[in-house]
Order: sequence, then C-alpha cells, then structure tokens
Amino acid sequence: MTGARNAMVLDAAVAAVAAARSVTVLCHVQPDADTIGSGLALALALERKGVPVAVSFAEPAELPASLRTLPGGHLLVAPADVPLEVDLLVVVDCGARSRLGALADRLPGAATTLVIDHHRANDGFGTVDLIDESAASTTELVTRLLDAWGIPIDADIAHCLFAGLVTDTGSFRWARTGSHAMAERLLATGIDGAEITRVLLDTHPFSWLPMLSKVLSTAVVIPSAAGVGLVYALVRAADTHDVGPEEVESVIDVVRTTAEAGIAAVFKEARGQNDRWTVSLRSRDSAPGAADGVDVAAIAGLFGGGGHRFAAGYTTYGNAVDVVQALVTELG
Ligand SMILES: [Mn+2]
Repeated sequence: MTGARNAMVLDAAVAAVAAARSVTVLCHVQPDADTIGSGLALALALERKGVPVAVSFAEPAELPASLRTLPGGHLLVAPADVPLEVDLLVVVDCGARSRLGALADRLPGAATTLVIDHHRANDGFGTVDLIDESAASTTELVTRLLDAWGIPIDADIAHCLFAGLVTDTGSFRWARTGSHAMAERLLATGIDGAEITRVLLDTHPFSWLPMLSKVLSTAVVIPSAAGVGLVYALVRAADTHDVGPEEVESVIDVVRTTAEAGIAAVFKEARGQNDRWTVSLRSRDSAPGAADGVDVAAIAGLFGGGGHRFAAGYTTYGNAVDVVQALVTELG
C-alpha cells in the first residue's frame, strides 16, 4: 500500500467512526488478545464519545479467562444480542468473513462496514478496508486510527492495545520496526506491561502440565520434510477436558522450539467431532535450507486456511494418520 493510499484509507476510516451513531465491533471466533484488545480499545473510545457500541464474537460462549482481565469487558455482548442492523460494523483482526463464524450474518445489516486487519490473505470485504500486513498487530492499526481521530490513549485503552501487540509479537520476539516505540508509548500511560504479559502469555492452570505431557509424547520429527524439517504433535480431544482453549493453543509454542525442524504443526482434534482437526502451523524465519523461512500461510492456503508468513492454520477432516499424511505429502 502506498503512503498516499494509506492516508486516504485512514481518513475514510476516521470519517466512518466519527459519523457513526451506533457501532457493532466483531472479533474473530476463538478470540485472541489481538482481536479482543482491538475491539475493546475501539469500543472504549466510542463509549467516551457517547456512541452506543457493542463488541461480540461468535464462539466459544465464554471469553478465555486471561482475556477477561482486559478493560472494557462491560461492552461485550452475547452473539444473540448483536443488533441485526447497525450504522457502522467494524470487523477486527479477521482475515476473512468466515472468521466471524455465525456472526457473519450481521454484515448485510450494516450501513457501513470497516475492516481493520493485518492478515495478508484479507481480500477486503468492507466498505472501508484499513488493512496493512506490515502491522505487527491489529491493535497497531487501531492505534493509528485513534491517533488520526484525535482520541487520547489512556491507561485502559493502552492496556487493550498492548495486549494485542505483546501477544501477536510473541513478547516482542517478532517485533517489527515501530513495535517497541508503540510499546514505549503505551507503557508511558502507567500500565503494568510485565503483569499484562504474564497473565496473557505465561500463566496456565496446573492441569496444563499433564496435558502437555500426553501431547508431547506424540511428537514426531521428520528432518527431511520440505527440505527444512517438520515437527508435529497431536492434541487428542480426550486430553483437553481439564484445560481451556488457551492451554491448547500454547502447545505450538513448545513444539516450534525444535531445532531440527523449520516447520512446526500441531493437530488439534475437535471435541465432540473427532474427525475434525484444526491445525496450527509455524515457520522459523531462518530455517536451515530456507534463509527466509517457509511461508506457512501458503501451505495453510492449500488446505483452505490462511494466516501470516510465519504463523498460519487450517481446518481439516479425517483420522489422525490421514490428516498428518496429507500435510507431510504436501510438504514433500
Ligand atoms: Mn492479529
């Protein structure tokens, strides 16, 4: 996106939020800190402007425990309570309509739709598309919007924005130019960055440890796969009854540390539907044999999924052996 085009889109986004008399903000299914942080930061700004606003996500029914610590939770509503018609619908951190789940049916009822996102595959399904894949987090784009709109960033809004930044950069492991400057600015509002990070990224119930033990015992490494090596593990539905989605999602962060593999995959079996799997993929940016790393968003795309160059995912169906074999075959 060119600078001039960027500025025009930002102006259009500001015009959309400034003119709105009612707003719905939709986050993606299985919400993470970037989508909820983006949604609540924007909603807090709208609330301060006196604009009626509701934030929602289609599933699961409950917000993961760690995300309940974000300010602005009083603006969250159940999917059934999301109005069918609204002046402005804002979609945050969703690379595709399908990431809205059942709430995608609210898109036609909005006079204006604003899409704010940093996923490369996003084809722009809004009236206004504030999409920039160079942003480290969607909260970075929300920060740009609030700045252009002239909204002061107080500690509550900063907390939400920091939550998306610190999680999407993996505690600044994948920080980009500007990430640290944004963090510095948010921390200057007085928020406790260390505590926010600990709650979001470094805290699990004890039941996580036995779950991890079972899952890691399934790990397999194929050093020759795709020329860079693949490591994978299986999360069986039966092993996840005592833990929340955050514990399941964190498995990939252990598996991806394998030195012998440039690509990591975790196959997560759906509860109550044992032939359905969601697959997380990670790529190292300097894997042996691939100086720039393997583009896992492209691999996920082959299975109907998507994401970012170094972090992506897809949904697939079959027994454990077949879903693993399909990925191994594709990687070659
Ligand atoms: Mn994100």
